[in-house]
Amino acid sequence: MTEAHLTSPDDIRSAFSAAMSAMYRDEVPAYGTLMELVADVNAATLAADPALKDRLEATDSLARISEERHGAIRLGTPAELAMMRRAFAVMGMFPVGYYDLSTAGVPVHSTAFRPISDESLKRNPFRVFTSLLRLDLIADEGLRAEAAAVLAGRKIFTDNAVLLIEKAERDGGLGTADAEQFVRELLETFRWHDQAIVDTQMYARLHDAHRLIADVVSFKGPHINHLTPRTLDIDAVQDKMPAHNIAPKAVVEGPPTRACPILLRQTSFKALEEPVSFQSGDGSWKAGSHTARFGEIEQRGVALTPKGRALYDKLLNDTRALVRPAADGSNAAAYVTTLGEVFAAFPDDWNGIRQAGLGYFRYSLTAKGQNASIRSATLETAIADGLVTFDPIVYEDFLPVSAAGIFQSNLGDHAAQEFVASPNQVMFERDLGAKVVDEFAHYAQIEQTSIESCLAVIDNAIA
Ligand code: OOG
Ligand code: NI
Repeated sequence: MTEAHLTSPDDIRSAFSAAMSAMYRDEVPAYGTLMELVADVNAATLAADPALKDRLEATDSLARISEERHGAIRLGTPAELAMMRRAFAVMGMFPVGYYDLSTAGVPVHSTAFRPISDESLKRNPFRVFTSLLRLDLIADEGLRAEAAAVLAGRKIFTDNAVLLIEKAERDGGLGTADAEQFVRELLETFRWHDQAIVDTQMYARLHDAHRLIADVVSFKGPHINHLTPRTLDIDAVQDKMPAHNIAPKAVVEGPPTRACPILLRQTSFKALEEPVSFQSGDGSWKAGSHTARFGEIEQRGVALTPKGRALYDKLLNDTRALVRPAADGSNAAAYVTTLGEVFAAFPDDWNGIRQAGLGYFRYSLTAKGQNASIRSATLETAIADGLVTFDPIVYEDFLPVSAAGIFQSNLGDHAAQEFVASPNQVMFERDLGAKVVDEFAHYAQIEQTSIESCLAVIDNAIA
């Protein structure tokens, strides 16, 4: 088969995220309500800010502004993770970043599968935050062995999905009909199953060890646990959720509201209690419930350098040392105020962020720079001379403290638990069967390439 007959991985990813969105709206009606609210707020924000509208029109596809940006799953075994990597590769999604959540009381470690090139991100930015359960952090050895046995017995991919993954690897992609079938088959892995594969006693024991363990081990597959559209005004959506009968988590995760957004802000509605039936020894089913699935929204800002990230982490820690947000929302206002005050130490204008070396920027020639016969001494003088301009590079990854906050608020308000902090990227990458991309190196590379495209007007590129 020649290249010309292969469907682009970007198109397969687009089809997959659209199919997943439809399935999830159908499975979780509150998510559909959130999507409508997000679309309304985005439309109102654009109507009130024509400059923003023009900018987005130039850089993004406005028609797709309210579509999903990410989702999340939790896997049980190294083999599941390795096959999931191969499945995502068919859709042009590759593992970026390593997140250790054990420090934050959640027994998983994670990566984000996402498109990497600019062009692919623009075509469809859909990512999946993918966690692997760490049974090695479960103290009870007996339970650990039983959970491992249950997981070893399940099969989360359909046979056809695996055949198509192998075919894509062999042929360098999939033709139209195969791509369509691949999307249908892979969707099955993410589907909700309301019949557990364990009995109520086992579920209770897993649940007592950690609610997340029950969520991963008790079911036939790694149901998608949330999807996340992009909002242009996260504070407005957070405020409006209650009026639409959806209960927001206590606080928005991440940095405060700012003139120049940094990194990532996220919030979600709390996971719903859903009916599940459990096996009982005699072949009949016993009614029960499980709480896992929710809806989230995100708003992204500039990617930070290691120096910027260190400042962000310090300010977030300082804030949380003063006010630790309570799950019930009782001190939410105090937290938001303190967060804003503490983050006053983080420059809030693009040039200040840039000159302090806190963020990554993309440099380009201005119209004047393109026509210039003059050159300037350095990158900084070229900017001052109006030959070169810069735009923030959007952060496309995740934040471990925020992710832990999203996990916690959807595992119930008392789920916080201590685990020995034990990041283990080596073990994760061995289980994944590949190395994860270092996100800092990736953003630095984008910035460097953009500087090189401006060399025509700069004498000494080392700014
Ligand atoms: C994943 C939570 C992390 C985010 O947006 O930070 C996440 C999970 O609950 O499985 O999706
Ligand atoms: Ni999320």
